[in-house]
Amino acid sequence: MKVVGELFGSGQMQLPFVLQSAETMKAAVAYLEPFMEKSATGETAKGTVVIATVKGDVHDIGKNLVDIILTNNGYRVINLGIKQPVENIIQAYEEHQADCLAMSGLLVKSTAFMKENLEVFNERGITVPVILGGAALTPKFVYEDCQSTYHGQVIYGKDAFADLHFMDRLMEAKAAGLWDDRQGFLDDTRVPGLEERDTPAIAPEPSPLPAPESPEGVDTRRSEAVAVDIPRPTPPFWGICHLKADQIPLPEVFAYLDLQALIAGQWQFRKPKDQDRATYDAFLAEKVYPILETWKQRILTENLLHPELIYGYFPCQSEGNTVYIYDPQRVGDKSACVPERAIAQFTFPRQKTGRRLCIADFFAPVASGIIDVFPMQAVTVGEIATQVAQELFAANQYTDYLYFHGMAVQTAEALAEWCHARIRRELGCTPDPASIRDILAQRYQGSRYSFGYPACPNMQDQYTQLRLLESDRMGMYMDESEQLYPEQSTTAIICYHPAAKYFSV
Ligand code: B12
Repeated sequence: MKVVGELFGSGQMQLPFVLQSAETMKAAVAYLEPFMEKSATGETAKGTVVIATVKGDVHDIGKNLVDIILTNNGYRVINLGIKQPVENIIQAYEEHQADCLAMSGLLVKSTAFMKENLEVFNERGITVPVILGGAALTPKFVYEDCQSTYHGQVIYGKDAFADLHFMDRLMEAKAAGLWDDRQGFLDDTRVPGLEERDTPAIAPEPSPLPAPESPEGVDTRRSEAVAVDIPRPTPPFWGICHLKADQIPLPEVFAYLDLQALIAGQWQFRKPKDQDRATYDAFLAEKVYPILETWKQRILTENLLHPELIYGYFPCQSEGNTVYIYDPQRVGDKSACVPERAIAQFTFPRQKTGRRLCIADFFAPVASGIIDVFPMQAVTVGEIATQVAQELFAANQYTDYLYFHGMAVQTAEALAEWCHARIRRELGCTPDPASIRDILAQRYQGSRYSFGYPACPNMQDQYTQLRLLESDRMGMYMDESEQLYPEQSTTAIICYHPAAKYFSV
């Protein structure tokens, strides 16, 4: 596993093969363990790590990969699971006398919880090293903001091996008396594979949560870049439409899979730096596409994903940065289609400079007298996605766990793309380009925006969205920490306006 780790670190081995080795390792150790010598304390582990995904965050694949790598390199890992309050982490730390704590989180707000947790660790006198990992973090945030908070040492967990490199070095240094919780390594050796503390931030800073603005300071003037005078479509119906699994042909949905995101992002079959494109493509054709086909078949024949969705068309008008949603049952009734009688409203941020884009501008203004259409959608591949993934992880089938989790996640995305394509057709948008690559690059009319992304960052609006779509019909809801249930679900608002493309605010 050490050699495997080095090969992975240098980009010569892909993650799924690392997991295959880990599976073999696990099986071999299980067989050999009864014959292995135990230490005086009866412990065979090299050290103990408590790992958790922080409060309000459900993402666990990154954390579980860390668990797999550490466990199979001889460490005892106490994996607490997702949405863990700080008290649970502290309790596990005390109970298991952990050498190190590790926290994971993908949401922007998770970064704030991590910092809060560090403060609580200080209050409780905990000083063991804490590794922080997850997409919303940057080395700069960890080594500046978090380090200035915590009395012990923090480490940026770039990938699943960052933990291992650190732990190996930590346990060695501890044994040699060369570690101090407050000062770190006393011999000043650099830890291979870890982000160095002087590394400049490689990823953008976590996008700050929307700052509340004073009403008088808000710019509500329409953008000149978004035409008002465009044809406004009439939807085939007003209100919602609920499609169940038997109305959603999965092979059609699979056609919308973003293979780059699946293969390089989720499965992490990445092109090694020194490999040429042709060799990598040959590798994909020979090794990876057959895996993809196998999984598509397994999902279909074993019924491993349950796609379901609700989409709908709501009458609307915009004013300033707000879109007013009217009652879809009363579209012909002029007295019902006025801002004062709106059944819901969404207010979006506006870019401060440049084109000053704001989602509200894509819809007909109140002053135009036109009743426009505001399409929305909520899609899921079902709670079964989480169940199957958990079963595979618990059964130590690591490679299948990675493959299935990736398929589930990206099928949820593909379903969103499939539903959006249906809405474009129903609204009579310009025909889609033929290639899926062009579709995924948004070379179609309009755009799909999800709450939590820069153009519409307010996650609270998703409560309103789910209420309008009556998402409880398919058992979808947002929990107390603003996470969608089932986990592999995604929502969107659809703008048909030709000027609508992704933008950040
Ligand atoms: C795939 C994905 C989805 C999937 C699956 C989500 C899931 N349940 O896993 C789907 C399509 C369902 C989805 C939905 C949504 N998503 Co999403 N999603 C992503 C995406 C693109 C990739 C996440 C991923 O799987 N990465 C692969 C894994 C392996 O990587 P990882 O977890 O980061 O772990 C690695 C490292 O970070 C590290 N690591 C991680 N933890 C630790 C810990 C330690 C100790 C160490 C050492 C290392 C380490 O090692 C790992 C292996 O290398 C991210 C963007 C991103 N780049 O991360 C957005 C992202 C997480 N999503 C986002 C959003 C907004 C949403 C939605 C709210 C959108 C919506 N309105 O519908 C929903 C919410 C879903 C829900 N259930 O609540 C935002 C969250 C931002 C925010 N506002 O906080 C992100 C960050 C995108 C963005 N805005 O840039 N999403």
